[in-house]
Amino acid sequence: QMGELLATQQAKIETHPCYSKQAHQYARIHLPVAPACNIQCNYCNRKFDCSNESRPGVVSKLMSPAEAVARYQKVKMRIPETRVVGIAGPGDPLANPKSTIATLKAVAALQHELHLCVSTNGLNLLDHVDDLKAVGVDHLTITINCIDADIGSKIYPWVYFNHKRLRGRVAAQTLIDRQLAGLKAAADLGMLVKINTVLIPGINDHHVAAVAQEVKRLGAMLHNVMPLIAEAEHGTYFGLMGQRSPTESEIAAAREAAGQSMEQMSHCQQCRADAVGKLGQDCHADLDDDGSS
Ligand code: CLF
Ligand code: SF4
Repeated sequence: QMGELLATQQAKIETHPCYSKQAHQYARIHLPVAPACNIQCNYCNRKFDCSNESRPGVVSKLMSPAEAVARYQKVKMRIPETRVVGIAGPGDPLANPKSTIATLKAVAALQHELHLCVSTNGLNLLDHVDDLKAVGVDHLTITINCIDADIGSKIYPWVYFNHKRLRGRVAAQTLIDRQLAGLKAAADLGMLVKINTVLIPGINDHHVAAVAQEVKRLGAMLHNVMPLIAEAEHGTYFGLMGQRSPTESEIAAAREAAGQSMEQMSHCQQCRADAVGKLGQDCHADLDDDGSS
């Protein structure tokens, strides 16, 4: 029983290009069905995609669930290696639970050999983790940048929770508590939970090892320390305040520190919310015959 379970988990890792570098022959598609967000990150500019996964400055075309499924089917014909359908923005998938779940359900109903994948800031995860599991999501990413509210208050100016806009330490603590509880619930349901941490020099760079330790304890299986992209022209608060991106050696040091407790991902492409194809070989342009995006 146990051996079978592990073999199934292993197969799910080995056929997902983000979870395994060796799975690079498989492709993923992101369906941009989630416009709203329920928190504000200082590295995000709302005119663009969620920067928890994507590089800032990218604008993805928003789709309805029906358009998104049609997009998937078209892409699957052109790129049969497509093995993962992910929802990663342009806002937070779980701040838009109706479109996210409807899209996942419709894709699942096609009964293709596929992984369903969701990337979230985690604020609403606890409320939706059972629905995600029921529809067949086994790959889940939560962006956790810190587990300390003093650090969090420098990253998140506000969090919208229970019909209230929270600020300061309370906002950060609420987000952190919900992220960690959501992580534990997802891991307990058997999901393969990956954690993204945006590395922000001077703010959370000394803290990634503590994050890694805590998420390991709660059941996460992979950690992706992603560099902050801080160029001022993206109009993010951090960019305007002169916050810089980490250097290559700072990224390596952070991954080394976090790597003491968590397996590290180092091949992330910081994909856009409507990414298509194999990692590092995106191919939107030739897919959009209609010339719309
Ligand atoms: Fe997409 Fe994210 Fe799923 Fe991958 S991307 S929702 S886990 S299918 Fe992958 Fe892209 Fe990095 Fe994300 S390379 S940004 S880690
Ligand atoms: Fe932006 Fe994503 Fe943060 Fe929401 S969770 S503010 S969309 S980076």
